[in-house]
Amino acid sequence: MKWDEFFVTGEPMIYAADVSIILVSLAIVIGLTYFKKWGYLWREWLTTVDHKRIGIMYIISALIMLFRGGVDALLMRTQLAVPDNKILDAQHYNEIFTTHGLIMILFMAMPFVIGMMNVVIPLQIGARDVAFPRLNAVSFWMFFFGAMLLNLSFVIGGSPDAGWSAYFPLASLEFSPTVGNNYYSLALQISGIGTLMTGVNFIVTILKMRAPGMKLMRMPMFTWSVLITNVIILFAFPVLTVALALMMFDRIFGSQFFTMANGGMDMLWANLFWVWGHPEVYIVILPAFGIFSDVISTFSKKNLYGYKSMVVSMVAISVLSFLVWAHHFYTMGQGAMVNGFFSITTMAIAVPTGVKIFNWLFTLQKGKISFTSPMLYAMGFIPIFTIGGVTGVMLAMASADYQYHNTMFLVAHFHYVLIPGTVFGVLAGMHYWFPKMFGFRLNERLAKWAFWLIIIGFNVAFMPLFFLGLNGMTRRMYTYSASTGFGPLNMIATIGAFVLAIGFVVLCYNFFHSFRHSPRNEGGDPWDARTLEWSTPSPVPVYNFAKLPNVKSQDAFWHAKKHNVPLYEEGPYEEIHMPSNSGQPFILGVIMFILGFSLVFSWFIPAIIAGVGVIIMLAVRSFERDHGYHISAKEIAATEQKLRGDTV
Ligand code: HEM
Ligand SMILES: [Cu+2]
Repeated sequence: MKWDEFFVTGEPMIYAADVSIILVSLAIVIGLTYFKKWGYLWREWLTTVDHKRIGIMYIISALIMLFRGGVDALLMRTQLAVPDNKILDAQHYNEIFTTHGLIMILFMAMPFVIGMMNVVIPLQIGARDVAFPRLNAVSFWMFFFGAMLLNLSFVIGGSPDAGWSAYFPLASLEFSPTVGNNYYSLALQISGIGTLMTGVNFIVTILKMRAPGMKLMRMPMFTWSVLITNVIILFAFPVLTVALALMMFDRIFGSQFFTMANGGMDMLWANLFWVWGHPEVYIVILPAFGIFSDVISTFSKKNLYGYKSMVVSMVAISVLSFLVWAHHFYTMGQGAMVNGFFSITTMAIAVPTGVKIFNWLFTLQKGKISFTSPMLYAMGFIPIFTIGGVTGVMLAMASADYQYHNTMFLVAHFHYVLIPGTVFGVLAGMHYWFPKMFGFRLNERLAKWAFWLIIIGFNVAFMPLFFLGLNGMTRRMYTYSASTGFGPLNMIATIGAFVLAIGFVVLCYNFFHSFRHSPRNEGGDPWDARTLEWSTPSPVPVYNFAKLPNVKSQDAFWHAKKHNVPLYEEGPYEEIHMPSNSGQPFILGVIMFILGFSLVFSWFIPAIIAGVGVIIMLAVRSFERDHGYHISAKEIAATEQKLRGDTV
């Protein structure tokens, strides 16, 4: 490898990125040194094992990745705004839709959802942390360094360019000779291992660490959705792990699993990818369903309608999600019988999803609705997601799909599902739980401005794509000629995308505005909410619950408030055992990053050294004697006095 191939060159955009990366890094280093914050950063954040802080780091990373994926999106939309546009060439467009898709799904939606789980789940089930706090930190750093690795491809070596689904033979060494798809296989592998560990961690947490009295059927709906999601993770991610390992062998060691020659089979990749890939979309959507359920019930001041059917339909969705993967390639020739089967299973998913939609509507019915910002996202979600779902049923018909396949109709469909389903979900969750995380609310006026810009921008950006697709505009095409007549609708879509982007700018500005102006001391329960997390002070002390709550019904906190029964038993505090912070997860992340980066360039010596480093880290952890520390009863009493004395 020559140096001029190592750094990506030749594009003004790349140089601009180089310069901005250097400037931002310098600014961070200088800022941290000037304000003497290195120690604080290391002690309080980089080594933390506290689920709340890990959750916040996930959410911040997700917001940064939303920015990166969003810039990609705006570039694509700018390119497509007018016919025969030459801002991006074909290769560049390929790279951008690939990184956009990858980053949005794996490094924005996933960490956002996992961040919400981290912040909320232990609080919602009345636990002091997740089951394995140290492992949780490992998960985070694996995700983080995986994301960094993928982003590095932009300036070093070149981005992947075979779509987020990396179909073979397109993604093979023969047709994609840059290191871009090596980055794909390694970055996803590293962050995927982190996700798998999250799956184990949260299943154990929810099954084993619930407060006394919280039976399964008393769990809040968000907790249910997270439990089911993590079961999906546990079954889906190993498939991705295997697929990516084989891909790495093919590209780096010359094996022939997915090639067209020597007995390889390109369709094997498509199957493995979607056996993971379809459940993946439910992994990012089910937790949002949970968030909407909690939000809608809180802001309608009603119990969630159809609690049991909500749970049953999520279980049904999770099972069905593993039985539909071939709907992604009806046109690749697996025959009418197979297509028929997958067509039916796919349509069947509409049934439990429909049940949920009606349950939300019935919860709203005759409710005392307050239109807060989380509630607005929930209300926006219902109709838009329904459009996404209905067009999904259209795509599910195998014979009709020969017309829709790989057109902008599909692009419109999955954005109509993913943006309300996932993005609105996490935004609702972020506005809702923001006071729990930081002790103050986001400004409602700005939040509503952002909401309206986002929802209007979204529809203007994506509605035209349905029609463009039906008229025959294919996806993943970098340009089109004026004679197609696609120009005007594309221009409208681009304008919509920019309105949407302005909405996100307002949303982010709101953080700064609220940090400076929002009232503090609003108490632990600013929304008059229903579930346990709201019974703690905001922000929540490290140990979460000074005493574990006694759960006697669904929506235990609401029950306690309405019937004036105590949630916590009388009596003195007892000391609390806490896990100590550790730098090991971070260091392991760095080593995995070096391992991945070396393999991308087939530098085997550094790769082997890093591999040994990983084993050493595992050994160090195994032989370590760390018993954590204790917070004394006196200290707890003082903290509670301070937090509750003047707030509650
Ligand atoms: C924020 C506004 C967004 C805009 C304007 C936007 C726009 C686009 C465009 C123009 C394409 C490429 C169409 C083509 O030529 O094939 C695309 C592809 C894609 N987008 Fe988005 N998008 C946005 C947000 C998102 C989000 C939030 C997600 C996921 C959570 C997402 C996931 C994807 C995926 C998976 C692809 C397919 C990539 C591929 O073909 O490999 N997008 N988007
Ligand atoms: Cu699918």
